[in-house]
Amino acid sequence: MLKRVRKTTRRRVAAIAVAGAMLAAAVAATTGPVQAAAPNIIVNGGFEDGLTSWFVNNGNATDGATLSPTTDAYGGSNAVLVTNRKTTGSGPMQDLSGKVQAGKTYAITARVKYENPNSPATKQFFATMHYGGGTYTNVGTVTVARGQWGLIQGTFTIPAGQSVSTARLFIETPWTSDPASAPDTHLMDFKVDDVSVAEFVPSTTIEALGKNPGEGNPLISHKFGADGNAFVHDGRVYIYMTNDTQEYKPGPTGVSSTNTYASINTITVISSDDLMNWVDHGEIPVAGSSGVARYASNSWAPAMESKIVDGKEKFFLYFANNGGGSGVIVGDSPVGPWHDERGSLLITGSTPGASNGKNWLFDPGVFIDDDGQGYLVFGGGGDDGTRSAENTNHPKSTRVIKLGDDMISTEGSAEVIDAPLVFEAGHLFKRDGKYYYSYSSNFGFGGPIDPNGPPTGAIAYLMADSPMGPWTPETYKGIIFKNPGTYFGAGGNNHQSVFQLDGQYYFTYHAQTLNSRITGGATQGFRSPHLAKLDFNADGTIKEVKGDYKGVEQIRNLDPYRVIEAETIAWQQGIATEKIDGGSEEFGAQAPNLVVHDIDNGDWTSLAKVDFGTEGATGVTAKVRPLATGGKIQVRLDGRTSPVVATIPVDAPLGEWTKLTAQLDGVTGVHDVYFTYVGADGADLFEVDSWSFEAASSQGVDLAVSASSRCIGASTYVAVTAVNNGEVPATVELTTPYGSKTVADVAPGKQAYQSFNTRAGQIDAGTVTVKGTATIDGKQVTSTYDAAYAAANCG
Ligand SMILES: [Ca+2]
Ligand SMILES: [Ca+2]
Ligand SMILES: [Ca+2]
Repeated sequence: MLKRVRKTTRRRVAAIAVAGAMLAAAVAATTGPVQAAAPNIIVNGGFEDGLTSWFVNNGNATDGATLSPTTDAYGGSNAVLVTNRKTTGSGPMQDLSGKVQAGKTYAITARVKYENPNSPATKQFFATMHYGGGTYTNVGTVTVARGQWGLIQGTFTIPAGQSVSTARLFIETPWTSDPASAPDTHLMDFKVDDVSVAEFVPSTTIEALGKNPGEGNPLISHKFGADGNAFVHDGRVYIYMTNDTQEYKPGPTGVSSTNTYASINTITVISSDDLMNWVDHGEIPVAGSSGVARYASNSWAPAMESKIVDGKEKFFLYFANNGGGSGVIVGDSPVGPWHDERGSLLITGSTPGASNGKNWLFDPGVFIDDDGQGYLVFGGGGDDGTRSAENTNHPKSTRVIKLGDDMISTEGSAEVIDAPLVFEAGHLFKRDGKYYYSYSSNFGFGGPIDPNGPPTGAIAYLMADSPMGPWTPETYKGIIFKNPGTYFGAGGNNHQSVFQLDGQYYFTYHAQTLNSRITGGATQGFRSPHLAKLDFNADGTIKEVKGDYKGVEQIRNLDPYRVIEAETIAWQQGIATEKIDGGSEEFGAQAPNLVVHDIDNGDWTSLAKVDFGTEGATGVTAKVRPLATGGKIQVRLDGRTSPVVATIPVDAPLGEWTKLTAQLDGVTGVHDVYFTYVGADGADLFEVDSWSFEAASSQGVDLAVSASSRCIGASTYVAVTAVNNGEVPATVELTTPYGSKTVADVAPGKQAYQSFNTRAGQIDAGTVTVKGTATIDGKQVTSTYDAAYAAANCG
């Protein structure tokens, strides 16, 4: 339902000029903080109000110090300086009684600096809670170099049952019984700034900017996705990925424990037809008790192919059940629904030829030849413990096997692939009659690494004349991609696939780039999908691919005049996605539908290269579910701080899905479109399901409006004519300063007319307004026109 009346206008030409002037003015709007963090409990944590709310720790009678303001601040203009310290606990304190609760978890941060040249080169500081009596708990710490601001960080849970009636927080140095014996070491002056204590609510929402506007890699930045396998269907590439986000358990700074892959039992799917705007199709529940294949416990490293079986196209999604085997589920489309047609793993230790007792039976790679015959490559590992050169360079741990016509069974025996230094990630594809087996090389089993083979942790490949090879060491052709660490700092494993779209070959790989951007450098094994062009030499060998953030060019513009799922994103910051019940308006009733959620003030999403055409767009519609009052969606062009060209007030009833529309004047041509979200700080504002734009050319009630003033006797009249040039009947409302008239059901080609008696002999020039309302394509549409009339004197 349309809650806001859409307004079109024939004043579009003038409006274009206005929009242009706004762009030229380049008003620098600012985006607010993206953090969804709870409010800071500390009052005057930045000491910008001097010493307000701070005092010296007085927990023991011997404690004592002097607090004074200093302009040597970490943030803002002021900080606090602590001098004349009597004990190690003598530092700035704030009363938190009534503000913190037992059983809750809090995150603490504070900046601290000491400068005494006679003090040690580094010094540890603590943030400490004093709950009362003798109960002191260190809740955050840092070891900082002399003369530099350090960051005290920590999370702490106040024990259930702990009295917090006298809870206080203070900053101190480590306790020692006789600090006065070495005052430069234990009682040095120090400065504190930017103290924050906020309730810590665990969230996997990624707050960092993970994909820079204009860049293509990583493909998505609101979640992770590893081992990407590309599958092209109907001009759209789908990428199936190991859902690393299941292992992501970030603390308050986004740093998670290390990805062990152990809990991963879903597969993440994204798709695009332009290689820059990626639709999040959510996660396929593959393994585990709520998965499609309940017999499996994990779903890593997927691979996808489709085939017509018994007259029906089916979609076969292969997955690794950790290292022990591989399975397959069957879909009705690239995004499901999904079925278990086999009831057991496809590749196990009892698959003929599959196991040598040492190798892993994972990383399935599927390929269907031109004759319809399917093949599966799989396997990896293969450490026999000998640390030998032979075992390191030729573990013979991967295999290729024919698939049955049903694609969920195997035929015959698996054949060994003897790929130099092979470790995992086998992938089979064909180009110009040649077959390519690509794989990830090993990091070493302890034997010397053969310099004639690939380097460690790289994507290498073999070429042969048949899918079954034979894949001997002689078919080794070199590497496609060095280890991601070569390009992105963070290395680790890799996994690749090759696909063709619009005649160009592309290469998928993964890298820990989003992980690195979240933490400021460190990685914990969370991988993100990347794309690169793949080019070949005349002899069919592959030109080495270089990793980068730029990625690939967007191959077509985005058509805005249709439903666009809001989970279609080029770049974003601060949002997450969530699957909701019901199908997708864009991809069909059987396809999953997601919404953009966790929208806070300052969060934003965007669409790259939206082509509004020469006629332009007259409106933008968002399907939204308001969760707080007062939220707004701002629409901007070509940058998230560019001028706002439309604002959609999200003012519908809370909790209900509603379509809201705002007028958009004069947006023509190709633009990146940014949706910036505005509302109260700290509030979960709303969710967005989809966007659509209304084209000027195809929508609106098409009226030709004219007005004139004339004399009848000594009276002045204003006559208004509105011709319905549209293809459906319209209700036309004529409004003048001298009265209004509504004419219902004005047929196409007919007109509404009224001459209004002004009851005056003389009138000034003025304007009439004509509103046309019609039902177009099942939607009620209203268009408004102005027409001017001249002054008249009939007296
Ligand atoms: Ca400050
Ligand atoms: Ca958010
Ligand atoms: Ca949606």
